[in-house]
Amino acid sequence: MKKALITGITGQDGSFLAEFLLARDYEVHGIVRRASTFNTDRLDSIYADPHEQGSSLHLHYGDVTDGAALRHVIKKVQPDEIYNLAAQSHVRVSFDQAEYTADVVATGTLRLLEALRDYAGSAGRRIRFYQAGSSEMYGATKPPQNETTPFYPRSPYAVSKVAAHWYAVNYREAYKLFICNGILFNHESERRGETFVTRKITRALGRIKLGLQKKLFLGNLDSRRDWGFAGDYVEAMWLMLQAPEPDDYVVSTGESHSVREFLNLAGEYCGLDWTQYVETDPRYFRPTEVDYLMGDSSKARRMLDWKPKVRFEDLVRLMVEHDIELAQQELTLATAGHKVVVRGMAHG
Ligand code: NAP
Ligand code: G4F
Repeated sequence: MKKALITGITGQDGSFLAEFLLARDYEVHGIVRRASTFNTDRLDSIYADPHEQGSSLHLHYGDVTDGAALRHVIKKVQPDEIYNLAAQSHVRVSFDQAEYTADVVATGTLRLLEALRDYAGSAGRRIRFYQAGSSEMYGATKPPQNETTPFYPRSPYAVSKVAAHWYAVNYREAYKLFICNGILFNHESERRGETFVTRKITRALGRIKLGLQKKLFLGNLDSRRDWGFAGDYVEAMWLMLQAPEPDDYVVSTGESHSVREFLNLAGEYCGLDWTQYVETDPRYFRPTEVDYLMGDSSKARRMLDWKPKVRFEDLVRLMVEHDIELAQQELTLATAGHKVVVRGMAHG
């Protein structure tokens, strides 16, 4: 039985990856931050109480800002594969929390690589390491972007991801470690955080349709993103670590759409004219924007035999349908006298 250790297991990708690996008979270990409330909602379908015998999912407290804790967990778990997904992953927020973002995203990766380096030396076998890189690293460079496209990061988040990318390349070359950088373009799902634009839109339109919300405040509607489905993208992460040699890969659909186009389609599936409800709020503009991302993932398709299965239209539909159902549940609660709080409007 192979063992995998995932940082960021409670996030969107971490939860899909954990399910994917459990279905392949891995023993899955995840690092979870201590919070004052439970932060494991996305793991509900695979979580088992630690008192129950036989569960293949194990959670450990830790934080990528705490190098000693990372070393302890790695020593205890003795993983075959490590997936570094932990991040302050919100681009707009990274302008407000630049130092913290760098500490988690850039130095956090360095801490984990240092822990890997020490552990790999003592383990006597090749541990495989995945680094969650981002298309944000391309920033201002023209599409289509592939593995040879120069980086031109446009936010503290993106600069930190570039640093993490090069730390990973350097540790691969300097210490002959098996490290892959996945350069993933935007990927979404019904588990996407509610302050990212796609989920913010589907969540709000679901509520507006059922009369639970009146307005949706957004920023720049003209930027274009290459949006895929998170479930497809975690397969690419795993495939990278099964390859004979470590390398870096772009993962994308090759299609790009504007935020406005996303709104058009989501509005159509909801039966709503979104222009009646959407207003611009400059607080959601970024000091420097990334205008146009569209990935060329031909290397991953050729070398890993990977391709995305869920198309843009199906992605929007699955998110809309999920969020109408969620709004329906909220309406039921509201009708029974419970307060429904719309949190999404003040952040991200
Ligand atoms: P996400 O939903 O925001 O999840 C981020 C995860 O990192 C959460 O589990 C979070 O824990 C954890 N985390 C944050 N700070 C941490 C810290 N200091 N120590 C340990 N864990 C910490 O992000 P995602 O969409 O799943 O993305 C996964 C990774 O891929 C991230 O590195 C992201 O930057 C990168 N990426 C994402 C996309 C995308 O489109 N989704 C594209 C390219 C790259 P809490 O649950 O406690 O907050
Ligand atoms: O959904 P977003 O916040 O995602 P963004 O900035 O592209 O970053 C995501 O994808 C990256 C991969 O390229 C990841 F690395 C990163 O961790 C994250 O997952 O914004 C998408 C676009 C932007 O151009 C933004 O300006 O939507 C625009 N937008 C317009 N109104 C908005 C809003 N974004 C957010 N979050 N909220 C708005 O109200």
